[in-house]
Amino acid sequence: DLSPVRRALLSVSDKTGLIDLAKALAARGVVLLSTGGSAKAMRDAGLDVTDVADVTGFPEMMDGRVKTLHPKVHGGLLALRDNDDHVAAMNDHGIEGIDLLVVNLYPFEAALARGADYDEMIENIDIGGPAMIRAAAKNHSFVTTIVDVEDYDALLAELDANDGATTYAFRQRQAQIAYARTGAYDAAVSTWMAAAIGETQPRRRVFAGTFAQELRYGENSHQSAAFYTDGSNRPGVAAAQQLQGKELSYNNINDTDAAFELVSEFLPKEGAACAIIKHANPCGVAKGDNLLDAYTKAFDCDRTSAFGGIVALNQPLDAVTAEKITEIFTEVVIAPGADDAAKEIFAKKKNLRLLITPQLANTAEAGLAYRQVSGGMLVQDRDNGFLTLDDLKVVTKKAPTDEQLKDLLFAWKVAKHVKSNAIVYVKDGATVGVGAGQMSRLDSALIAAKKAERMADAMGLPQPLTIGSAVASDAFFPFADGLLEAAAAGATCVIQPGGSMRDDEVIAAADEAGLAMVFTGMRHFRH
Ligand code: 93A
Repeated sequence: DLSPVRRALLSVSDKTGLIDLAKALAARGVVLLSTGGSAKAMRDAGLDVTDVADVTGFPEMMDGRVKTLHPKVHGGLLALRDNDDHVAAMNDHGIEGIDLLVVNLYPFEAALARGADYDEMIENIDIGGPAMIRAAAKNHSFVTTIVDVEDYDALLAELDANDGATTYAFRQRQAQIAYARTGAYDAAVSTWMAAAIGETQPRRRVFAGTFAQELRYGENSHQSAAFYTDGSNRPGVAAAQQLQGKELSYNNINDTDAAFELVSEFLPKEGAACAIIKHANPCGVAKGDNLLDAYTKAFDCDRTSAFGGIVALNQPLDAVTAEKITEIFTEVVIAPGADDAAKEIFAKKKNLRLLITPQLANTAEAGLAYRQVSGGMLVQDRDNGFLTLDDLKVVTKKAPTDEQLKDLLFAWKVAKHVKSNAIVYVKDGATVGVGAGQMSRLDSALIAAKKAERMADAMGLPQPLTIGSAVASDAFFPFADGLLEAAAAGATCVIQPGGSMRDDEVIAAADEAGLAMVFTGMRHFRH
């Protein structure tokens, strides 16, 4: 079970922690082999290192493309130490065993992130590194493979606990990590290549993720779960820093993502905005003169549902807004910053999670969205569609006023983030009724209006705020009934894609009800 580490090969692009590790290995009597840059770094630190070139009898050649691809290396990694034939082959060919491999690969992902050109990307594809990793990991019965700088300490602790050896369990775990690394590496190469050659949906596709955190459970307590990042660094829940509060749950992460993506539709320089999310749907979204105003208006859309909600803000959290938010139970607040006074107020609410992001997400940015189905995966472009006033086509006798147009576009942005069928009533830059996820558009219109009536009762308003509102529908009205329901609720203008067989009927009904209606020509289904 224990495998002693006597001879190690270290070949790393990321030299972080290399010297400390090499010194610690040398102090434990481990012989060090290494490649060009890594060997130089260790030698400069006063360590005794053998060049791989001296082991193979070949110099590093072809700009380093061939340095470790040699039987003296791969034989040393792959030989079964308890197999007579393998041992005989080692003796015949002067191959010495390599017990520990420490490799991190050419920084392909970093080159991608900085937008390196094609040739540079090609040069950043590591061949010898993955070959050694895969060989060493295959031979985990005897060989230890380390691919992450963060595992150096664990390696040293393992050696200390086992008198300079590693356990089988440790080698097995590191081998699993090693294959995930080479898999993710090739996934990055293949995904980059697909984009480089304009292949939007390649015949073969690979997905890879890096463990970010373990979650207590999944959607329900009998489901285990974890959070993985995809390396894209998109601002949002994955890249956020949690300043305080309980650990995020699976549902928290899902809802926080929905909240942040929605609030990111509203640029900070165009004013404060707030989105409150429950079960991945917004129960209130508003713009305001300031954050407090935006939060209050969003909250007033549906105070009942906002309880236990997720709040996303498009500007740094301030003290007055923080104070207001803490008046009710809130699960998570995510914002691009928070001032000290706001942090102090939140500090009193131990459970409330505060997530700080470096910036808002770019909602116009291209990207992919995945959904798992039984036996496969659905892949589509992220819905990054957006409208400007020029895209709108007035189809009714009445044209919307400038004020109405503002609310229509606001409602449209919100509807994009509501599960279909989505109906969103908006007044003065705030949602006043959201109908989500119904199987009929008519029901979404009805439910949203009903909720507005209930809020009017609760707040002692003379009439529901849907009176005189703008309404958005994420897809066309297949019949006039949904539109008429919105009119009955008091909507005076409508935004919808159009394109139904019965557009004529729907337009006629709108004219008869005295509505102004615009078509977008674009749909925002979200299931
Ligand atoms: O160009 S390679 O694909 N050919 C090789 O034979 C090879 N062996 C190790 N790249 C190769 N490596 C990589 O070199 C390692 O994976 C590591 O990332 C890097 C370390 O080089 P240096 O020690 O010269 O900095």
